[in-house]
Amino acid sequence: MPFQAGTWPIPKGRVKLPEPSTSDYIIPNSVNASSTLGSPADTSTEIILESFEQSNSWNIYSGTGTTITGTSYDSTAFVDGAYSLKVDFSDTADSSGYTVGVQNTLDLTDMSNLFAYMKAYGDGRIAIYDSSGNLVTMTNWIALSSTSFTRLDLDVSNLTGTYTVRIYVSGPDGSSGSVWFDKIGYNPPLHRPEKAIDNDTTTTWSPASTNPGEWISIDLGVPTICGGARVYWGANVPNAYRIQASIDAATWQDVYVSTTPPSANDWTEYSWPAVYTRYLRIIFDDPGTNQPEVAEFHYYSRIVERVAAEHGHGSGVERWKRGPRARRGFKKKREIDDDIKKHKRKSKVTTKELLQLIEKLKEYIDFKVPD
Ligand SMILES: [Ca+2]
Repeated sequence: MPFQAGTWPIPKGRVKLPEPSTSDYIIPNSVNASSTLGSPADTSTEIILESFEQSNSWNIYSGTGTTITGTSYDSTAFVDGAYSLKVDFSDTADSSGYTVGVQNTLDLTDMSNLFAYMKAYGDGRIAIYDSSGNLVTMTNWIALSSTSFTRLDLDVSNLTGTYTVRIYVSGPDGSSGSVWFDKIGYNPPLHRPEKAIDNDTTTTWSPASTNPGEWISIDLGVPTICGGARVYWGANVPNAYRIQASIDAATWQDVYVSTTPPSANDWTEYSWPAVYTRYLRIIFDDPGTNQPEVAEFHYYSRIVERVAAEHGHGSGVERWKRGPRARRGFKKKREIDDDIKKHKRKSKVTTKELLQLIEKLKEYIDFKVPD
């Protein structure tokens, strides 16, 4: 009897998977989480102006981005602590029509966004150029305030590789002749869910909070017979957590419950009576003092077991326990086969005989599925 998608749960012991070896664990292709530490809304991971400033790349550009050499500017007038910079071009003969800003070459891989705070007259932009100098993407036109800092954001989550990043304001006011830059940076999504399936134990996912109920889930792609998982925990581990399975990512069933912390910075292997599932998730009942770190989250399944579950005999997989019950099951199956043979030889089969056969068959099917 094949497994049907959506049937749940699979009776305990119905499919017994062999003990997995390390190479049997599968890295899922898709992952999701309740929240992520260091998401773009969290500015705690910002880099600061200093990183740009170090390359000494404060410049005044023409409107087309060409650096104008010999133009007077002041790149040393830091204000507001260490994070702001005033670019003063009041002694520039004609400041109108110029673009003033900062540029740097950055590897945008693994960055979610770039942002800058600016205070100036004019239109501020963050622009990304490829190695040939072609514009790749930029923020929409934003009017800046000359009295308070305006934040500009640019999504760079789809860009991998090295690009020229230019943060600038165009058409500065000639009378004031200054632009203030503050907190130019990016939010590296260091703990995004994908970090739990990148096969790198040094990169981790963490939830945004230490509230109970935060979770990370993996998608096995298709409903799969799954009998275990292997998790590499980072430095922060939960006090209590569960591993759950689901066919539809809506209704979850516990497959493993733990009320003790796993080992930090190490693999922990989990096993349970195999279930038919598409999703697995770890949910924190007691996350502990700090956000737990899941460095890797892999699952255990083997295609042969899936085939066996779907196609039954001939797969070489033990589908139910050996012992007296199983022997009685085989005996019952032989009886049924004999009855069918017997009936085939007869020209007519009575309703009573047919019902008897169905009863035997039902009994056998019930028998096949141990508790
Ligand atoms: Ca990782």
